[in-house]
Amino acid sequence: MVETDVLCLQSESVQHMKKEKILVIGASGQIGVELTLALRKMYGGSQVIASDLREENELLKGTGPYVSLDVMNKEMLHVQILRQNITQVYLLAAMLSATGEKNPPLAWHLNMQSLLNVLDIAKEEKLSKVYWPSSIAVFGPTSPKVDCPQHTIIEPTTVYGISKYAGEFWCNYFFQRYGVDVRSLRYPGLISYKSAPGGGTTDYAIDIFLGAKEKKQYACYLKEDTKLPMMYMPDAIRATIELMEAPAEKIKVRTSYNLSAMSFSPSDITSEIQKHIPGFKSTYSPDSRQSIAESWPQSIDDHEARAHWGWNHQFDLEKMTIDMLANLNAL
Ligand code: NAD
Ligand code: AKB
Repeated sequence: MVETDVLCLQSESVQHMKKEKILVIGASGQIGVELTLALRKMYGGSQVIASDLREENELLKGTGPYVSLDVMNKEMLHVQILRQNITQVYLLAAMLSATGEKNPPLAWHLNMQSLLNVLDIAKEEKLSKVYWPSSIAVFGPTSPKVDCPQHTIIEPTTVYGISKYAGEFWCNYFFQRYGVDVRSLRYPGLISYKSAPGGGTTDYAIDIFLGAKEKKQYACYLKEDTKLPMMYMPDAIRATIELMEAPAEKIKVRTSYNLSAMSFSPSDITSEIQKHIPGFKSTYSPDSRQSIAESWPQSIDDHEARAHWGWNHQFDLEKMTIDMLANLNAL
């Protein structure tokens, strides 16, 4: 291909990106803040509408439009989508595993109805794409513990996991039956420093850094040897955008893709932090989150994501720990 063809293609793709108008629902949450900022960098601030039930996150202020929105109010959601000429929706509103167990009916209602509202409107208004995250929480005690495959026994034991698994099949159904281009990733536990986590079982992997920095100690609610799949937020944001930017024919899993980067236990991450903060100590007193963690796999096989649309993680435990500590120290 000659250079002018490449330039033409690049400019066509920039034009195409400019035409997209994106609504991020749950934009003030742990993933929402960073995803909204990343999308605004790509598409331009005014093309990405941030929305949430709670107030606009400080980091989003001045970077683009914000609307207060309850995704459970389908009529208002529909009005916003039409009023703002939305072409793509990223749905991040949900109740996570630990919080979900405190109020199962509410978790089920929010996690399912929000998705059905978005899929229905996407079908009716012929939106170009929808993104909805699933989780490693779809797996249960009968799934393989190590290198858990994409297609395997899936018998979740939390209301959160059940809602994610059901949601995956609704995504597949809307794609197969109505052609809605909805894409999804089964995120592992996500580690980040910009916005606080929202009530998951894997949140300890963020809190431990704050404990190390502030008090040189951390009381962990999981047992020291409980290994879980984890990922650093920059990898998760990149995976999300790469999945959404991939040509439709490369997306061969229309439920949700396994996605993996690293796996560690509380004692592994404690040792890694001790390399930078000598004298840091963790203590362990497991609570109800222990049984949730034990029901999930320790590691994930994500070769289909790697083969189909080129997924490749950049952060392992060592690199993530260095970056987390540097950024927390700079705050
Ligand atoms: P979060 O709890 O930090 O953010 C969710 C946001 O949704 C919050 O800001 C909340 O105010 C908003 N919200 C709740 N109810 C709403 C409603 N009715 N209308 C509009 N907004 C509403 O969650 P997160 O960690 O950012 O997770 C986002 C998505 O990613 C969820 O679907 C979650 O299941 C999934 N996920 C997260 C992780 C993780 O480790 N963070 C891992 C796997 C999957
Ligand atoms: C949680 O712990 O609930 C989330 C997840 C893995 O889905 N972080």
